[in-house]
Amino acid sequence: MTTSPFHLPQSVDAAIAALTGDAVLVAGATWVMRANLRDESNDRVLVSLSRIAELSEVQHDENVLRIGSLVTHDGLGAALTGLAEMGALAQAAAMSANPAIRRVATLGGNICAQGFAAPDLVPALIALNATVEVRSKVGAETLDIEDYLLARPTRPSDEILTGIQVTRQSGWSAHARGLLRQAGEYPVANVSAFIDADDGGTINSARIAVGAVEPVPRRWQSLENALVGQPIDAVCLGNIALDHLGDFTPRDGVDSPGKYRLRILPRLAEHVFADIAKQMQEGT
Ligand SMILES: Cc1cc2nc3c(=O)[nH]c(=O)nc-3n(C[C@@H](O)[C@@H](O)[C@H](O)COP(=O)(O)OP(=O)(O)OC[C@H]3O[C@@H](n4cnc5c(N)ncnc54)[C@H](O)[C@@H]3O)c2cc1C
Repeated sequence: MTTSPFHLPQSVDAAIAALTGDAVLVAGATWVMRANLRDESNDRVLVSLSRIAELSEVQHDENVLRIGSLVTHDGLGAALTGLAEMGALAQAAAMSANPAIRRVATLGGNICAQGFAAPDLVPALIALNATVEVRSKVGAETLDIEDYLLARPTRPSDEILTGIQVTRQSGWSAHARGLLRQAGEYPVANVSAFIDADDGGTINSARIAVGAVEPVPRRWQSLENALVGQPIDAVCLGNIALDHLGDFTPRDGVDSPGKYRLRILPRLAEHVFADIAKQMQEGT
């Protein structure tokens, strides 16, 4: 009997069972298809998630938003309509890549693409304090997204990310990204923020996440702390961001030297705060 190079399981359990040897999961395939550019093997058994209906489900009530891992970047736009505080995720999905990629690239692939330093959805999910749901032969688990990203290289090889959850809370969020050529390319740096402010516009709490600057997206905690008690004034907040660049050790890459990634961060932060200030004024 020969081994099929391509599996199309109809359930998560069947997909887990098919993940043996060096088989690799594939969702939209926009990352997997570029394996040869990363000097990775293109000759692996593929286990497609595309037939597993439960992975495309989106549910929300007044407390929780849950999004299945197979929802595409385009699909996120529709799923998040009317959820004002999820602006960062909706914007990140709408700005990423190009229309053709956005129609097939998935939420799960964005989180699980190992070694991908510049995902757009991940900083938005960190800013929104998302958790990830994973399943493997061992069982199901829910993890903080930042913990999952750091642990990912050592997670079980038969693990599938089934979805994300965000606890809904009042506030506003936004995403901004810096590109070199304004084309459908990976961002040089990106920033997502979630802000809770009082009626007078004073910041009560902030969660800010940065992608593409270091190998793994993460929170910008010293800036978060510095923003508490400040009024939402984008230029002032951008200047405060300038004082907190020391948090990062930027990576050099073929697309950009590390120091450029760092240099554009305050400007991206300013964009995000200006967007949030506008949303607050408009009452959205
Ligand atoms: C031209 C181009 C431009 C791009 N621009 C951007 C951009 O601007 N911003 C951006 O964020 N991204 C960009 N991307 C990257 C894009 O590949 C990811 O954003 C996309 O979300 C990956 O999703 P996918 O479903 O295609 O992943 P796949 O290629 O199917 O999988 C990616 C990885 O994740 C694993 N995986 C997938 N789903 C799961 C799951 N549910 N559980 C466990 N592991 C899983 C796979 O095994 C694989 O290792 C671009 C890609 C291209 C080709």
